[in-house]
Amino acid sequence: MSSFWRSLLGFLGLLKREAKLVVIGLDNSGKTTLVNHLRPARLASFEVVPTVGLSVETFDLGKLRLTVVDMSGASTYRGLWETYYRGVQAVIFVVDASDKIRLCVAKDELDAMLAHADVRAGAAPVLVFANKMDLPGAVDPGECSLILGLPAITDRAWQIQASNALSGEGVDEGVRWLTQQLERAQADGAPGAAAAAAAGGDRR
Ligand SMILES: Nc1nc2c(ncn2[C@@H]2O[C@H](COP(=O)(O)OP(=O)(O)O)[C@@H](O)[C@H]2O)c(=O)[nH]1
Ligand SMILES: [Mg+2]
Repeated sequence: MSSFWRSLLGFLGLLKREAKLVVIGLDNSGKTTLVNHLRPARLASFEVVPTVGLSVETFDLGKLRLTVVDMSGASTYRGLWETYYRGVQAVIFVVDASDKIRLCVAKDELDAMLAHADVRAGAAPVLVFANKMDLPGAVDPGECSLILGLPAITDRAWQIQASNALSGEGVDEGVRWLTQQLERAQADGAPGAAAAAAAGGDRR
């Protein structure tokens, strides 16, 4: 499409803004279930099976056209995550809040992601889902945030959101925050710029 038509459609609000989003976190945290919830109903699947490697798909969410990379969290595949960091505009990090022991492993993976040169090069906002909140013993988002060291993140916007990916509770709320960050950054012309300006998170 020529830049003229792109500008015109953009001006009329008819052009979807594209954004690349990676969904990462340890295996079994609920990433694929979460992505399934975000998909338009016609694309949603009844059965969520463990992800082998990764799956990449594109779908529209509001004014955004999202390329969503759902990465396997199994340790064999974690090395693959970084191959998708380049140009990423938003990160969804999912933790199983009912698995307190593995929250420390999740923190190590989160830190490694944030320290990666391709992630540091941008200011992609990070949305953490404290998932499986319905399970007994689930750690509340405030405590999750401390275990994960989120308050130490000062170079980008972050948010922690309690969720139940099975029922969808909390999912839309978290994603609304993320899409607002993306829309603001894209309106400023520099992906992540607004997010950096608004660095600092909220707990829900
Ligand atoms: N109770 C409960 N189970 C969940 C939730 N989210 C996902 N699950 C279950 O956790 C398992 C792993 O989910 P999956 O999406 O495959 O995790 P992934 O490995 O991170 O992609 C599946 O049996 C899901 O049904 C949740 O919020 N609450
Ligand atoms: Mg999966």
